[in-house]
Amino acid sequence: MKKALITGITGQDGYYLTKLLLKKGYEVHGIVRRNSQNSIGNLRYLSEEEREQITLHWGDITDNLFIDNVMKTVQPDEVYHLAAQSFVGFSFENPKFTYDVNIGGTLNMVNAVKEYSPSSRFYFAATSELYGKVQEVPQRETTPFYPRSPYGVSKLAGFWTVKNYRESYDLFMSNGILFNHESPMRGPEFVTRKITLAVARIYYNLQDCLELGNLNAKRDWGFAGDYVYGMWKMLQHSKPDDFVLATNETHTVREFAEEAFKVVGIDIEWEGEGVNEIGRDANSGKILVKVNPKYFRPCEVDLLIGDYSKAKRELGWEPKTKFKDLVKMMVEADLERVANGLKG
Ligand code: NAP
Ligand code: G4F
Repeated sequence: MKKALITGITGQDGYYLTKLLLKKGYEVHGIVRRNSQNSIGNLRYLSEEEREQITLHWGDITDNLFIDNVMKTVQPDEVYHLAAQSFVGFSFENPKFTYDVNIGGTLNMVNAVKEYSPSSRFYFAATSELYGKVQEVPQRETTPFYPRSPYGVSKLAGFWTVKNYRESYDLFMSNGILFNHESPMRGPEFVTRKITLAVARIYYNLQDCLELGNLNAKRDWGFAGDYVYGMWKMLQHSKPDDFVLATNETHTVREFAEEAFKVVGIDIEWEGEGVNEIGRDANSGKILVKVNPKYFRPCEVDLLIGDYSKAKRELGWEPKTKFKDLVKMMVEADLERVANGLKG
């Protein structure tokens, strides 16, 4: 039985990856930070049977003694390093914390592999945020990087740390340059989930209006369930390497919101510009979307669209879920959650 160690197991990707690896018969170990509620994040949505099969190790990736110990004890065949301060907006307010977790934590992970489990195959969650102010459209593995946030800079350091350990010590370490991927397990602070949750709450008259920042930002949004399969494929490959996973489609935040309201039968009509732009229910005229500058970022990534042809060619990976189906899946999940909440 293969053993996998997942950092960030309580997050969105941790949830889908755990399900995938259990289905494939892996022994799954996960690192979880202690909190006062003993909360296990998205793992609460696993079945009891699935939860019972996971071994949790309680600690923080910034603690190298703890990480060394876990690596020595578990001796995993595969390590999926997903843990990070992953919210770009928050990284502008807390750059030091973001660097400590994303750079320091990643260094602790690769070093523990080198010292205590050098035959482990290692996956690092790099990101399309490395491309930031894009130097080429679409973005591929060879596109020059230009990060635009403390988060992007921290992940760039992680990317090069992984590549440097791979080349210096002959370790199997791969970078997944993943474009935005979403799901009903997405944190509610990210724009897609913020929108789908608001649509559900507006539908049930629990909220009047949705406030957003930059409606013009374009993202290449895929489904997290498809992307964790790509992570796994990277570690089954004949050699360690860096791969883009994306859909090769891009949509504005405005389009995502429009599509989400459509799922509950509401057509949005836009009027005005910039901070004065609003979205009205085309039927009732009610204002449902407003712009609030507090959600603008000091530096924005305007356009992301990825070219995943290398992953397709070398790993046989392709995204399966289309944009409209992703939006529908997320709105329907939030409608159900909100309705269940109303029932008590
Ligand atoms: P997420 O939902 O925010 O999950 C992040 C995970 O990291 C959580 O389990 C969190 O634990 C854990 N974590 C944070 N700081 C930690 C620390 N100091 N010690 C131990 N655990 C810590 O992120 P995601 O969307 O699943 O993304 C997974 C990874 O892929 C992240 O590294 C992210 O930066 C990267 N990425 C994501 C996307 C995307 O679109 N989703 C795209 C490219 C790259 P708590 O539950 O305790 O907070
Ligand atoms: O949903 P977001 O916060 O995701 P962002 O910044 O693209 O980062 C996500 O994807 C990265 C991959 O490219 C990951 F590495 C990272 O960990 C994370 O998962 O924002 C998307 C866009 C931005 O342009 C933002 O300015 O939506 C815009 N936006 C507009 N209004 C908003 C809002 N973002 C948020 N979070 N909240 C708003 O109200």
